[in-house]
Amino acid sequence: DTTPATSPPVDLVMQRYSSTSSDLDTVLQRPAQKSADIMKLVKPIVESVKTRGDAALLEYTKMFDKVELESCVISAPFPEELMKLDAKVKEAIDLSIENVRKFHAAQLQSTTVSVETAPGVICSRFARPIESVGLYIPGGTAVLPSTALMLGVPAQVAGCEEIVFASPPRKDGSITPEVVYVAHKVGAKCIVLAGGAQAVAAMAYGTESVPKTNKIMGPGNQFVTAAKMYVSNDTSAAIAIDMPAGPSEVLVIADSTCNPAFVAADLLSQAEHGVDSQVILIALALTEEELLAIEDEVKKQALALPRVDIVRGSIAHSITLTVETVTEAFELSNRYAPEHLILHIEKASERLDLVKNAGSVFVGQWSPESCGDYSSGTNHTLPTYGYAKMYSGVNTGTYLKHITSQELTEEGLKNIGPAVMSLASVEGLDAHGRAVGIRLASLN
Ligand code: HSO
Ligand code: ZN
Repeated sequence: DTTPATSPPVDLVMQRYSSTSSDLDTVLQRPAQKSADIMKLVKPIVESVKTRGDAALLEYTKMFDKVELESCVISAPFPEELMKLDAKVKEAIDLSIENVRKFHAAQLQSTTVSVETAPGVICSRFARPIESVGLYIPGGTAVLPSTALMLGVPAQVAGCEEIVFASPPRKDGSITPEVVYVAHKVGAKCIVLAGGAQAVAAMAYGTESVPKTNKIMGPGNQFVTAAKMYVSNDTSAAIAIDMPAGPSEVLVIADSTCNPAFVAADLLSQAEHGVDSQVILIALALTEEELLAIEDEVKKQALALPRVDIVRGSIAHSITLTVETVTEAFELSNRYAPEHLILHIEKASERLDLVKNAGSVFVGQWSPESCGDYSSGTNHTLPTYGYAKMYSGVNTGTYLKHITSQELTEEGLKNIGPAVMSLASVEGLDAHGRAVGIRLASLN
């Protein structure tokens, strides 16, 4: 049977629980975020960028990123020397951009609808790009040019007129050349050399040198998330955000047909993101021997990773849930609503119907999450923290608004006019009724 939940954590071994465990709700809970405390720190930062613009932005960059900059923005066309890349890396970025572009361009096809709801009443919907978007590319323990392309390519595909990047500068005041190259490829107007709440504030309100944008997308730490929430609540900013973000997560469902080494590799690719990463393995009708094979692989592969200390941190609060049936496995997965769901199970593609809540699904043993993180075409900016229950990941629609329109003929007005007049009278809004009545009278 499974180890009781109270046993002390063993190095690089995920705690085991059974699906019948009484504290399953607690086990599946994400760690609480101290949002109120963080908001207290973020508010003065946002407010001072709002009121003092560039000067405040430069001060915070000096304070938090330890860089004294003369200007907080680099503008397109970006100088060649800022995007000197290894040829292989450039090729990899180009291939990834192409695939992400193909998948996101295909999403434009279903944006227009036109329906004759009653004879002579035509209702349509069409999409228009959000004019100016602010894309946040996190710095931190890993440089993430992939996030730049996941946010930038759909913006370009959607047709956004102004694409603004923001990313914290490195110690020498520069931006990773890969990020500059992506900014160039997607036609970004400028890169704001700032991170954290101050970067979000700059793109929300605009400063002397940072354009005010209409929507801010992209992942970030708790300060970035809190700042996005703060500005989206400030009507004077008039800004939208993509979604709230928490630490990255994966849930893997594995049955006895799985390759334990592949399963372990997938778990670790998530675990290495940060000590706060969430990693869950659902062991579906595995024997003790089969589960041990996965655990051994996790340990063995982890010890060979340069980021083993980060992995150690995340594995310490990661869990294995043992279940007996496919139904149970998906019930638990849907309850958790993972950002990434990987299916290492028999006939994986036939099980997609059972997925109710997940950011993105990786189907079968040849589909590692890493492919979606970088190069296959799907977006890696996905809902975390259980938000997969009600949010989609970043997609082309994230950069569009849908506008509706209608055109009625005389016949159309005759068909629905009486209903409009009746409802207007119920609501006591006579002018509404008259706008129809005056026309119908003119027709007689
Ligand atoms: N797995 C991360 C994305 C990422 N992985 C970027 C590598 N680079 C969140 O979906
Ligand atoms: Zn990743």
